[in-house]
Amino acid sequence: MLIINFALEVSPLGIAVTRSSALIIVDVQRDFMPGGVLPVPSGYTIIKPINTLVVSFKDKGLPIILTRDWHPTNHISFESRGGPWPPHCIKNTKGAQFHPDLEVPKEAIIVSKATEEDMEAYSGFQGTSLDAILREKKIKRLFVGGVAIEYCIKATVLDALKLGYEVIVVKEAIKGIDKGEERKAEEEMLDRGAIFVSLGEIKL
Ligand code: VGL
Ligand code: ZN
Repeated sequence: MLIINFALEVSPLGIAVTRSSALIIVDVQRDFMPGGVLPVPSGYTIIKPINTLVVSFKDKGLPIILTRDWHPTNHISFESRGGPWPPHCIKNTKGAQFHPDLEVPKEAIIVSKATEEDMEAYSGFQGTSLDAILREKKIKRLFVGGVAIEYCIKATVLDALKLGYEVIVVKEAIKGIDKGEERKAEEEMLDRGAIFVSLGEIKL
């Protein structure tokens, strides 16, 4: 079988934020940051680079999507129901709030996911109108940051690639829980066509 990889190359000049680009920031919520119930180690290091991206997209008038894990109290992913996680990101609680240092402009579009009791959804596209929102805005290229690399970032990126978006993952703007799992997830995203760039390579 001939396998053709359609991944974009990053030119030596960097990668452009085109007029059909959107920013997708995944689950930068209190419960996933140090002090929360499911903390990503040193998670706060991603907030400054993410804020740089948010301000730039805002200044350009480009869409900024913030996804959030938004569970009911008896969500299927919780240990009480045989799931892998302690209760976290329960809708309308402090733990589900965006981290207080995250820039949340009034123009930002908030996408809540995993809101159904009996359904887990790591991807921001699963059970949400994210694809419809992006299509309506004629978005082709997604810049992605947030947590956690091996769960919600991976699922969101793989879905976006399947749906035909160009996906640019910003290295300083993502963090994972486990180094080994993180590396595997990055390989998988790369193999499916995601592009990994550092903030400095983006022409903001
Ligand atoms: C996530 C574990 C459980 C994530 C969500 O946002 O990566 N991880 N729920
Ligand atoms: Zn969750």
